[in-house]
Amino acid sequence: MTPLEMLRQMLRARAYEARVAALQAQGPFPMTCSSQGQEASAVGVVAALRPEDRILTNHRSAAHLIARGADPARILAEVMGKATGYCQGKSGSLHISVAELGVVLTSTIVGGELSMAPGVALARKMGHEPGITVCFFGDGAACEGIFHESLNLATVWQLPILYVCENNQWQAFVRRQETMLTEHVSAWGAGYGLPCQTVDGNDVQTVRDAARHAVDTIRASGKPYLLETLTYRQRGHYSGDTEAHITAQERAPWLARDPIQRQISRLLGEGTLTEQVLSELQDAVHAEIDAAVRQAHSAPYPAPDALCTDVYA
Ligand SMILES: Cc1ncc(C[n+]2csc(CCOP(=O)(O)OP(=O)(O)O)c2C)c(N)n1
Repeated sequence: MTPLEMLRQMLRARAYEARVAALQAQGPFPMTCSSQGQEASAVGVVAALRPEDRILTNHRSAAHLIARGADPARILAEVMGKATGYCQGKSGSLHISVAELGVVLTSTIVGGELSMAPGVALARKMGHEPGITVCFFGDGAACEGIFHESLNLATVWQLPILYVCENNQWQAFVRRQETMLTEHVSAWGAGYGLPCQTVDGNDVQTVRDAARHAVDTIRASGKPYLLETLTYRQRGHYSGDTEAHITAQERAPWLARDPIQRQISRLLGEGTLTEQVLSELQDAVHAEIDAAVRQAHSAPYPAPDALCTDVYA
C-alpha cells in the first residue's frame, strides 16, 4: 500500500467508527468497541500482509477488518443483525469472521485470539499452506496467562505467527499501569526467545515498515515475532461508556498525535497530497459510509428458519 492508500484506509475506518458512534448517540443501536485512534496500527500491519495470510483479532476489530478490505456495508449489517452481514447477522460486532479475506475470527473473549492463533498456524503448517497467521490483541490480553502459553507454544513448535499487541494504554476501565509494572509487553515476549519490537503505533509508515520487517523475518524463519504498537483508544471502552474516568489532560497529548492528522501533515508537507485531493478523499469515504448505512438499514433480518444454520449446537 502506498502512503496515500494507507491514509485512505485510515480515513475509511475513522468515517465508519464516527458514523457508528453517531448512530449509537441517536437511539437504540447495538453496542460496539470503537477502534478510533488505532487506525495506524491496523492499516500499517495489514499493509504488510498477503492475501494468503490469516488474521485473528479482538473486540476492537473494525479498523482491522476495513484495512483488510471488508465492506463497511456488510460489517454494519452484521452489527445490526441483518442477513447481509458477514455472518448472516448472527455474530454482531464482537464475533465477526470473514472467510474470504482470511479473517478467521474476532474474539470478544479477551485472549481468545491468543489461544487460537497457535492452532490455526499449526493446522496451516501441517497442511503445507502458504502464509503466516497474524494475531491482534490488547495489553489487557497480554496480562492473561494465555498470552504466555500462546507465545511459549508458538516458539516451541516454531509457528509462523505475527503477534501484534496494540498497547492502547487502557484495559476496559483500568489503566495499564495498574496491571503491568513493565511499560512494554515486548519485554515479556523476549523471555520466550522470539524477536520483539515496540514501535510508535500512531505512525502508519513506522508500523508498516516494522510489520514488513517482522513478516519478512517470519517468512524466512518460520518462527513467531512479537510487534507491539503503542497507541491510544480515543473513545471509551465500549459505546455505553460515559468516559467519566478519562481526563482531557490524559487525552490531549494522544489527540495531538492522532494517526490520521499525522499522515495528512506528512503527505501535505512532502507534496504527495494536496488540500484538493484530501477533500475529495474525505468526500469519497463519507459517501461510501453513507451508502453502507443505507444498505444496512434496508437489508432484511435473517428468516426465523435460519436460526439453527451455520451454528454449532
Ligand atoms: C476473558 C475475559 N475477561 C474479561 C472480559 C471483559 N473485558 C472485555 S474487553 C476487556 C479489556 C481488554 O483490554 P485489552 O486487551 O487491553 O484490549 P482493549 O479493550 O484495550 O483494546 C475486558 C476486561 C472479557 N471479555 N473476557
